[in-house]
Amino acid sequence: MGSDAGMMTIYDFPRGPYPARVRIALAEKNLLSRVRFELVDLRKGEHKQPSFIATKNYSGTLPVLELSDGTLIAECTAITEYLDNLDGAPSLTGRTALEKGLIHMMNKRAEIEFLDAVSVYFHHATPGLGPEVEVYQNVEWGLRQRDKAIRGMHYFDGVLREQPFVAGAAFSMADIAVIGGMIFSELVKLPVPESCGALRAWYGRMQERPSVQHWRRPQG
Ligand code: GTS
Repeated sequence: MGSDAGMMTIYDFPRGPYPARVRIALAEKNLLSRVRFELVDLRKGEHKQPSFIATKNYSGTLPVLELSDGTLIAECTAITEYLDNLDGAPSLTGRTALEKGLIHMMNKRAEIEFLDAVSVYFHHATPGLGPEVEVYQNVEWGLRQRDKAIRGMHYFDGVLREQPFVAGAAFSMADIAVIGGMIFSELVKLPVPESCGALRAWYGRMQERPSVQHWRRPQG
């Protein structure tokens, strides 16, 4: 199982915040020439079709990485972990035990406290992907998650007042997860509070990274 040679396929939706995480990781690792992208149209609910769920990702989410031997890896964190270790020189997921522990903690926290919360808000308390796809909505739950996401922004603002990057002194996949949260917040027009100066300044610095600039460019 699992080859590290050959062309890889990423099933994604180009402008999606979670797919953005993997696209940024690919650019950081200089791996964009090793992948081809296959569009799965979220607005048409293609990710919820039984065939996609049966053959690509049980969870019915994007992105999914398919290796040249057909091995499938879903979940942004797992995909990033795989990509980061392909060259034997991990730069996004930590090298030492301490780095790995801190990066994974902050990455998970970025998901739970911010990115996933914005996503639930989008799917439950806004029109989301439209009535055909959003078959169950719970507005109260969505609004609670919106408030949780705003608390998450304040939390990460506090973190970034103390250190230059989300997991410490160096850029990591935890920064990419918070970038995902910021991208999703922009999409759903959930502004970062004015008082979150450190988070805003950090995001400004993130825009200067070639990987983020590459993602910002129009793409297919
Ligand atoms: N835990 C998953 C991961 O980290 O990969 C979450 C992935 C996820 O929610 N992806 C979004 C999705 O499939 C893609 S996007 O909204 O960012 O474009 N959403 C569709 C849905 O119905 O949940």
